[in-house]
Amino acid sequence: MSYFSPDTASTLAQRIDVIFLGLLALSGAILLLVFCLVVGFSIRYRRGSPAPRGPMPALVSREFEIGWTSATLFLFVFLFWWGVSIEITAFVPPNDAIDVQVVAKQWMWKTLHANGAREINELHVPVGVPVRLAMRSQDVIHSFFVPAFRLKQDVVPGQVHEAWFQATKTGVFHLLCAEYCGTDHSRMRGRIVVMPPDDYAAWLSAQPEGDDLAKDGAQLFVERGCSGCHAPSSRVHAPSLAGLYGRSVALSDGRTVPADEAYLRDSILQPRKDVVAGYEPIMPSFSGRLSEGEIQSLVAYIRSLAKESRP
Ligand code: HEC
Ligand SMILES: [Cu+2]
Repeated sequence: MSYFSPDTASTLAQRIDVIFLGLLALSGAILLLVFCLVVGFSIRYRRGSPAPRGPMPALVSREFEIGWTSATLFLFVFLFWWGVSIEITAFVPPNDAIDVQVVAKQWMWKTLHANGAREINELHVPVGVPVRLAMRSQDVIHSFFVPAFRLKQDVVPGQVHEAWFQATKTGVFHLLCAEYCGTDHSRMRGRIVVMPPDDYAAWLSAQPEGDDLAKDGAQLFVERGCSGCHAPSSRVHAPSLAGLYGRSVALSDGRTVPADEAYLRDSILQPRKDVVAGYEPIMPSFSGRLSEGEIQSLVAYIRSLAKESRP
């Protein structure tokens, strides 16, 4: 495949290649059929040829016409479903995925591993293991693009975007920004280094002892006054955050939403957007009072509480 397209290096890339080649073969076959008919008919019915030019043969009946139209309709519906089926599953990461935080800014990609290891314009990952990316932008819209993984996800400021991949071979692959984001857009490039799991473990443990995200978050949780309301001992009526991440939350307006990264982030920045059922909307907004990094740490801390059971 490498002459015509980048490496095929992820599970998603394999599935997309099958669809791409399938569509290419189908279109090629139809093109060839039409072309042959055009050439065949032009020769057969050229001016002066003795070919019969009477009424249509009885073969082309109404039933034939209907059958042929519905067959093509079903074909197109199938093609639609085939293409969409990938889109649907492509964005739901498996539960056992390892987590990587990605921050895009003019003009670099910063990546952050769960143990606190940080990288710039680089991402080391193990082969054969699903990797979940939680992506944010600090300034303008960027787009995380890894051609060899057939993975492209826009990163819009103010939102958390999830994507995931599972690399199928070791090697070094291009990471590009696919959304024009200013002067040095074309230099906003990086590399994804896919390693055997043992090498990856060795690499990860050799990284400078990064400050554990969730540990930072725990400290911020106290410093920024969150614990004043959310700690179990608090007198304020606020929900406990233990066991929150990954559950679904009933809201006061009757909706039920999953407590994912985006929900946690919104709860901190726009607490009035989703008010938990049974609570007063007294939580102040922390929008503009926390840096992107601090929000990340707080969210990591709340996620780390997921395993604790809710009192
Ligand atoms: C003045 C008290 C108060 C402070 C300070 C406060 N919160 Fe809250 N928080 C609440 C209340 C009350 C709710 C429930 C009502 C709502 O959803 O707005 C809540 C809801 C939440 C939720 C959603 C909980 C759920 O069960 O879905 C999260 C997450 C959260 N807060 C995180 C934080 C973080 C992080 C901080 C510190 C940066 C913080 N809160 C500071 C009172 C507070
Ligand atoms: Cu960019």
